[in-house]
Amino acid sequence: MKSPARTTVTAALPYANGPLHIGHIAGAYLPADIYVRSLRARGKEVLFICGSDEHGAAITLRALKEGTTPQAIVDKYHALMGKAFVDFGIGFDIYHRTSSELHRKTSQEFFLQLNANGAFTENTEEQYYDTEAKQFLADRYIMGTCPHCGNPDAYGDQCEKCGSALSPKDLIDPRSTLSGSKPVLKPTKHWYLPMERSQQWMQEWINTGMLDGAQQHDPAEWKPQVLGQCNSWLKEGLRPRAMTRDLSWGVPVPLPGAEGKALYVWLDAPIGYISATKQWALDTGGDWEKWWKADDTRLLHFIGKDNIVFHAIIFPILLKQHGGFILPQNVPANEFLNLEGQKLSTSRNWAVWLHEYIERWPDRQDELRYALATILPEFRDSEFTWKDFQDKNNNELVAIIGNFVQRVFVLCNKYYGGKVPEPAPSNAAQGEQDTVLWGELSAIPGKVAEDIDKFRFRDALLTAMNAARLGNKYLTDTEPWKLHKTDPDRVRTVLFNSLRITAALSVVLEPFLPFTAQKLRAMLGLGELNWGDALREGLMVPGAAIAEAVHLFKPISDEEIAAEVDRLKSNTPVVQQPPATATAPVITPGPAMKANIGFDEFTKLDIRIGTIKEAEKVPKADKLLKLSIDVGETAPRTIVSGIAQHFAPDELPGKQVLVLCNLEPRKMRGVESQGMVLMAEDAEGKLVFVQPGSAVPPGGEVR
Ligand code: B3M
Ligand code: ZN
Repeated sequence: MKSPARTTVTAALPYANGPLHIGHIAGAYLPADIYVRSLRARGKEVLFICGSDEHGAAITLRALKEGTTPQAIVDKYHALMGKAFVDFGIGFDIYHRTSSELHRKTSQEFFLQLNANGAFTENTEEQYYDTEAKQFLADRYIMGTCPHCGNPDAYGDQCEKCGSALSPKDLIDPRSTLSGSKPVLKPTKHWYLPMERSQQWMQEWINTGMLDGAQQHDPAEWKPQVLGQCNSWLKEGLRPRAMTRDLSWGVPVPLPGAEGKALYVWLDAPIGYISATKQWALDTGGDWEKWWKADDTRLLHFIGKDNIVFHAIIFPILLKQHGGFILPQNVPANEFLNLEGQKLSTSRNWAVWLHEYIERWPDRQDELRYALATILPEFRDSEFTWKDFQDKNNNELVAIIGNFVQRVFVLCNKYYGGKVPEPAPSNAAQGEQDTVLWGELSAIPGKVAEDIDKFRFRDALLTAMNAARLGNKYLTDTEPWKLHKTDPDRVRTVLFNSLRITAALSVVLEPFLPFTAQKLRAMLGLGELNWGDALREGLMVPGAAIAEAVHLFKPISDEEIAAEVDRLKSNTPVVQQPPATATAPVITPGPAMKANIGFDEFTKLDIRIGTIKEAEKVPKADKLLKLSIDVGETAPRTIVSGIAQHFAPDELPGKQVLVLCNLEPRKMRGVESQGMVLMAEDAEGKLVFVQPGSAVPPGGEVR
């Protein structure tokens, strides 16, 4: 294996069908960014590529739901996601998009080359067709029951419950996602990738790293769960997979006789990494080819676990069939992040959205990066809770880093007027104390880099934090504030050393906390630093000016955290969902929520507090009571209500109820009902009053 001259890092192209949440960040973008930052700091050549995935059913179905066009959807979310990445310091060299002209051209050329190389077979097969929507149904356009686990809402390409890869014909009782109708079978022609032809070399390449007689990667560096997923696919036997679809939204198949057909989104999306690199080259005058073709380039795909086979099996087959491209050396996929005991879910709004976070916690990007970096789902699913976010902030960022830096800057400003002190020669005991300190500190940058290289970002961060812990311990052990009068020489040395530790922190924490690292360097009066500068002698110059002490981090209160939890819970309709972990609270399911309505529609409802004056049975109707209710008008209204089996007439007068006053009057059993009484059901199904917390004059509006 050649030692790499450069590294191409890609992060999964997020679908431009919704905003980004913390699950996306913890899955692919934060680990990739930490990795890239650490390579850059070590002076390595690296290119960091990403962009929006703007094709596929994810987009068109969203457009349908929002009543707009796919183009409007991708424009909106491409901008929103691009901004969120910038806000959180995810430092791509380019954030491109697959709806671009350059991408269309690049993926069409790629397809034509595959076709010319005989990589496809053309097959006409019966596929499901929606006669109402007049569309063939593949992937997410078709749903049905999973044959493996019985999940009634499995998609045509995958069951999200059990993770099985599916094809539409596997589904039991298929239905169209577009119209809900039962689809019919109809013949259509497509270009298939006969993946079974690659079974042999793929098996060998994944498990030994050998390809065409050369060692391409070291499988021991691959995460066990990535190898595991690949091998379970390989064990099932690779099968032909259609690379085209009957769709109008997508990259058109560039062949005669293929009108109305588009490239399969999982063909065009990974080519998006290449077209993004081309765009970067055009923008910067760089050379795109060496990042994809030179055999001393190391290619890495950072993704979430649901994307593993596409990056570790299908895309490598495509790259190899095309020819001229290197294959990925690793696919460091992460598992999933859960939130407060449940799976993150866009549709149920169970998420912490980045664009909302930044509004509520401006300038607290590193706080979120930090909390997420400590719980990255590197080898198994993990969980974000607001309480943990608070703890990490208060007990680690504030108490460890913030406290150390604060003490150092306060003392340097107080004793030396904001200048770097000149260290003095030490006696034997002091020298020994400092030697121990440097011994421990000097191991840290190497250890952090080593863990990052192994994609063990949580461990790396723990080690980097040890530099701040050592700094605190050094101050506690030496107590410079007590020695200032008696041993000013020692104090100068201790604080000089402490400034050096602060500089080292700004280096080893930079991949995780880039905004804080920037602040630290500014406070120290330093410019850009490399990894090798962390503990470099001569970095801190005695007499040079440093800044005033500032609090790098602010404590987060219980109230602030409770507000976030309430917000999350109030946003989210309660629907049946199994708890994500055994310890998670059990959610009692209510009926499914109705579709959203606009505020205008809501304001049309006239709901008031009414006081029941009289109640009597309606003859020959065992469910109905005739009520006379005061809703603040000159005379009480008559309302007929189906509550007779729940309340005796004589228990009602004097009770306050919610009344929908502007419901069209209607006659029941010959009596005109002028509105409707609103009630709730208890756990046994008995009707109960919904009453104001304290008495309200009749006619009070409910808004
Ligand atoms: N857009 C899937 C996803 O967002 C897909 C990744 C493409 S990477 C080439 O999960
Ligand atoms: Zn299933």
